[in-house]
Amino acid sequence: MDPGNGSDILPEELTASVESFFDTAPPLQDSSLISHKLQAFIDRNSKSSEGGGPVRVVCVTSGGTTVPLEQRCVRYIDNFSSGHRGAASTEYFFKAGYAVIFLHRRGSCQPYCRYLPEDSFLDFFELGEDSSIQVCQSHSTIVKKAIGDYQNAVERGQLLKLPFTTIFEYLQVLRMVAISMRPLGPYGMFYHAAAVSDFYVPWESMAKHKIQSSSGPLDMRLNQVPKMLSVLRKEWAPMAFCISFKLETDGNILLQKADMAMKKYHMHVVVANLLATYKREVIMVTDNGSINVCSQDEYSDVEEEMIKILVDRHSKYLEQYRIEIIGLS
Ligand code: PAZ
Repeated sequence: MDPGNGSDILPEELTASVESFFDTAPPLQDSSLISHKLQAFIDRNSKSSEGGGPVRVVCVTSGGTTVPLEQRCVRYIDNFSSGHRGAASTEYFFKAGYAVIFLHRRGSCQPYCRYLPEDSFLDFFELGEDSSIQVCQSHSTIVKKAIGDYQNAVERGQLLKLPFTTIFEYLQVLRMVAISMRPLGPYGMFYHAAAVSDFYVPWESMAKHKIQSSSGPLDMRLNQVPKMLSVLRKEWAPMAFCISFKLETDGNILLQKADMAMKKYHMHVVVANLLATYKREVIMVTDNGSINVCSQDEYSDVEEEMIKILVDRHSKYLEQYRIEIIGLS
């Protein structure tokens, strides 16, 4: 397993498109608040863990990015991602002792609340005879467990939630997270479960106001979103352990695409999944073979086994890194 980022530098063309993306993106609101939260989180979690070693920190990206079509946005392109995978994975990373930066789409599934059925918040409570609010008996175990687990994560200062909606926000926050995690070196991990738009309308060529239907059929040119995984690996956080996801609808090209992503972006693991089966089956592609992971039944999470495998791989990566450092000194 490659402990470094590969020595090659970014192609000039990619550097130019990355610079142009960030230079022309609308400014990120609350950027100083985000930066302050990140700094405090990294400072807190770069100290030693109870077991003596440094805390491992994972950035879990989750949910889909939108592509606005108008600056005063009425319409946007979106995708199907619910954020369930990211939310479930966060819970298992937390259980394995990781501090988690949960970079998620606003309104998507959240850790410890993903079992709540849709629109059912009010179903969990009832009014007592004295009008006090009580948790319904039938739901009390699940609600108590969710509250307990969530509070534990927050009280230990090991869960930082950062929201995004658009592709512009997502990539700007991801860059901030990655650069803040750089000092963690190989103890940092990126788990890119978000469904990130491949195409976007550059801000300066976007209609300012609502596009009018009276102008007839709409022709619109979308630019390609620069491949930020390369930049993350080579520049923002080169020593971090990196996992990306590849979703396809055609099983015939899935593994080939996952393999290409491994090589092109120097990923440590690529998780390949098909739209038809992604909730219960994934293939984890590594540099020494593929591992099929399936959930046992409808009550178990495929993420539980995936995270076990990743934690183990991350430990081996850290071990190899230590050997290289000792070997160098
Ligand atoms: O968010 P969700 O649980 O509904 O879906 C998860 C997923 C399918 C978006 C994720 O497993 C994934 O494959 N993300 C990467 C998608 C891609 O850009 O290829």
